Amino acid sequence: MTSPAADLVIVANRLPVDRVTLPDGGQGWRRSPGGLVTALEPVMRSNDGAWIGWTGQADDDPGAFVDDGLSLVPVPLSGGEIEEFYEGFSNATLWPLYHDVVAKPEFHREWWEAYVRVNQRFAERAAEVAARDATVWVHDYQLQLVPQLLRELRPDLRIGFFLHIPFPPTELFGQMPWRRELLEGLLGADVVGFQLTGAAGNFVRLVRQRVGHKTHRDLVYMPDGRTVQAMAFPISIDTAAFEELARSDSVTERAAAIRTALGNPERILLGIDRLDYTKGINPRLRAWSELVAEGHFSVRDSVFVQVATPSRERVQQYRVLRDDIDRLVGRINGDLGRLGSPAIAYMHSSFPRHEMAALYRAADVMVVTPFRDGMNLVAKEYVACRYDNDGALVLSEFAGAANELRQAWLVNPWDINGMKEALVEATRAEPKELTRRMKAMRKTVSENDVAAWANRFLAELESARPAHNKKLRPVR
Ligand code: GDG
Repeated sequence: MTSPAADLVIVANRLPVDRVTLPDGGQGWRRSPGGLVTALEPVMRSNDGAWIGWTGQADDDPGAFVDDGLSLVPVPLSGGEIEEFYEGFSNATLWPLYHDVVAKPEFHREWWEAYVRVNQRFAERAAEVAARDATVWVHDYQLQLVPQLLRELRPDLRIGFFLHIPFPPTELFGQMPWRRELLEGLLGADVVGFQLTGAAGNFVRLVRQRVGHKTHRDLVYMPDGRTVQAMAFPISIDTAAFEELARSDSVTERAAAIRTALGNPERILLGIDRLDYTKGINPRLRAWSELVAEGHFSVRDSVFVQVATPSRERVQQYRVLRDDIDRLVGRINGDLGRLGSPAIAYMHSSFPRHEMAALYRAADVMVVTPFRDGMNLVAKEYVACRYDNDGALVLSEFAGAANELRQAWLVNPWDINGMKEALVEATRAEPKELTRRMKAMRKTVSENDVAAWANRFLAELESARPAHNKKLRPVR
């Protein structure tokens, strides 16, 4: 296997491609639509970049390959590792613990052992692929041990880490049996990035309390003389691309067709989420159903469209959630729906980006009510698509996005009455009020897009190790 010598290495759980079967029956790759790869593509191309990650299938080890000019380096996972490292420690231990223990985290020693083993494998691949003095950017909660493991193998590297999900307060993180190991894993990086300053603060406080290193503001002083910087880098979307898609004739036509298919209601409310217990789908639908039952809205002229994208279907808590939502939607529609006019139009499926944009265009009110969310890109995508400065956003104050999208109707998802009030206000707001709010939010989302986010992180990483001699080349 020939591995590239890359000056910039991205390490993430998943590669930015999915395996597909080609029309001739052969196997190929399709680029996954995520904003991360779009943001990083230009800087990867200017710096002989490589991306290290899992292909998404068990025991899949095709070796390093180039897809559309990007160097991709697969890390294989066995079926057992998918269960223990991915579904287990990542998604049934870390995910609930880091989201305020909204569900109960499970702690199993075998899962932890698999997590260490897989993180070691990712670190080894990164060590093989990175050129001398290269920059390595590690992503997310599945790979928190990689910075330290990689530094042990390659002290010459400049290493950054970004956590896409929240970082919990000290009281909750304290439950983790391997809390010190995780903190030490992250401290292998030169810059540890979070969505919010509060999360960076939680991290620094925990390092002081649990590891005992000296800290000052956002800096940690390591015994080996290094400093580690913990900072917030709120992630964003490819705003211009979303707006362009939203303005296209085909999306405009599709948005009109969606409205017609729903019976031309006066109001469409919309929720789009991965089917996840952190997203607060249940209280949002309850708030809506109470408003309909109390006569604030009629199913003849209003509908709530809820798209729940299938997610982590092999994890027990996600199966339970799916049954809960199925039952709730069935009961609400059974009680309140009329022939041809359900109270909730519910879809458990995923859609192409084009259809997402058409849904955002069709929706008068976008409802985003997570109990806890690192950022929430759906809220930003809705804003990017509302180029007429209309439409209302109802947003949980527990989504990272609420820090920036201050002009949304901010709600507490635990407070059903508060959510009901906000839904009524947002739905009945005067056009002038909608424009004032949407204009301000659109300014925020167009000034801080995902390219600005990536550039800020990489610039911070470069200046964090001034003694280091190799600089990333700017985008051509
Ligand atoms: C994690 C953090 C943080 C959803 N359904 C479909 C689809 N999507 C796309 C959305 C959006 C993305 O998936 C979801 O992003 P979110 O930010 O809302 O949530 P998570 O998946 O939980 O992401 C989160 C994020 O990482 C980035 O750092 O913001 O807090 O939890 O882009 O559009 N896309 C398509 N079809 C679907 O059916 N094409």
